[in-house]
Amino acid sequence: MKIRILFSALAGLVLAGLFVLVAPTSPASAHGNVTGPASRNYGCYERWGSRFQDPVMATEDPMCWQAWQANPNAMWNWNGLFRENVAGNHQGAIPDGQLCSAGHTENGRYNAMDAIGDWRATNVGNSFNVHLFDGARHGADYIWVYVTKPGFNPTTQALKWSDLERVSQIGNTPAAQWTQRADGVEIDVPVSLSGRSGRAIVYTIWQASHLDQSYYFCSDVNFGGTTTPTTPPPTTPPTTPPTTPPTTPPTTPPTTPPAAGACSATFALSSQWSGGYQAEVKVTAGSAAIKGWTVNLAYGSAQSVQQSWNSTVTASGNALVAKNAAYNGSLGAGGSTSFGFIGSGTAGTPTVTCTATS
Ligand SMILES: [Cu+2]
Repeated sequence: MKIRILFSALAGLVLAGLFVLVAPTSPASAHGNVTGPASRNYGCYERWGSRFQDPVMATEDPMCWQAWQANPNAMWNWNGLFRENVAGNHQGAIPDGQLCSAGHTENGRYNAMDAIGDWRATNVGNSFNVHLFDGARHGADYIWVYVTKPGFNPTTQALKWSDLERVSQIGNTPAAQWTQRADGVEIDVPVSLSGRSGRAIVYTIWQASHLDQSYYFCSDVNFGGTTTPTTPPPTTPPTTPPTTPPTTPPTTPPTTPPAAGACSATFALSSQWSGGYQAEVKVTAGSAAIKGWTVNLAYGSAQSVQQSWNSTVTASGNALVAKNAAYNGSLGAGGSTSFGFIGSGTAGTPTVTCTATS
């Protein structure tokens, strides 16, 4: 998990500028997804977050490629695919053909999830669990799991409500009843079918408990998929993080003896919810160019960070320490970059200091 966070931070920094433009605006930045069988955006984040610009994705995992090209924030914000105030009328809120983007929610951030094609599918048996991770500890009013009917072909057909049948559900389940993790809670919804084979979409609706907030996830599955020899081996390259490490920190700080440079940083709270918050920090070089930066966020109490992008953020007692990632350390005179993170607990107002190497 820590490794993945580091990778996503590295990968994300290319988009520093872009990300700033798309800072979340929703009142509660929501946090959760179906991580198994992985939903479309979570799967693309998990497989490619560490190297989302690697052109091999275009051939190895073309649906993820188109998704990353369309809007990388659909992956960075893998936990924000939801709508609010639907009042249980999911079918009224989400038109056919838009089920995987929750009806073009969040100004269309997730539209690429509706694209028709050969999404990477998870091999499952007729009995499997839908695994939901809830990083914000919302719990559930209910979780409904649907599967497309036999004969539906996700590689050629748009998903419609009439293609789905509900195959499992759980009712009101407060987060306290979920399996506790350091970074949230998780729960399995068991599904048991019979006679299924081949491709299908698992569609999960998670009605969170803190607000009228509904999440919608498309997970591609392949029933009995172990027997499909068409594309399984290609899965090996994506799982190889070895490619990324070379690009990691080793190159940055140690190379030059750090000389005192100047930089400043400003902290902005993007959103907060019960148990966590999201923040953005802008780093600006002084009147001279710098080669690296470290931002110290000092709080009045112990901190912990769940996730970060465009920087490696670690907790150190009452402070969070953010170091530039491999390639947003260098800033020209007056130049700036930004990074973000998701912290646990209540958002405070930190005292921010920036130190630079030049
Ligand atoms: Cu939330």
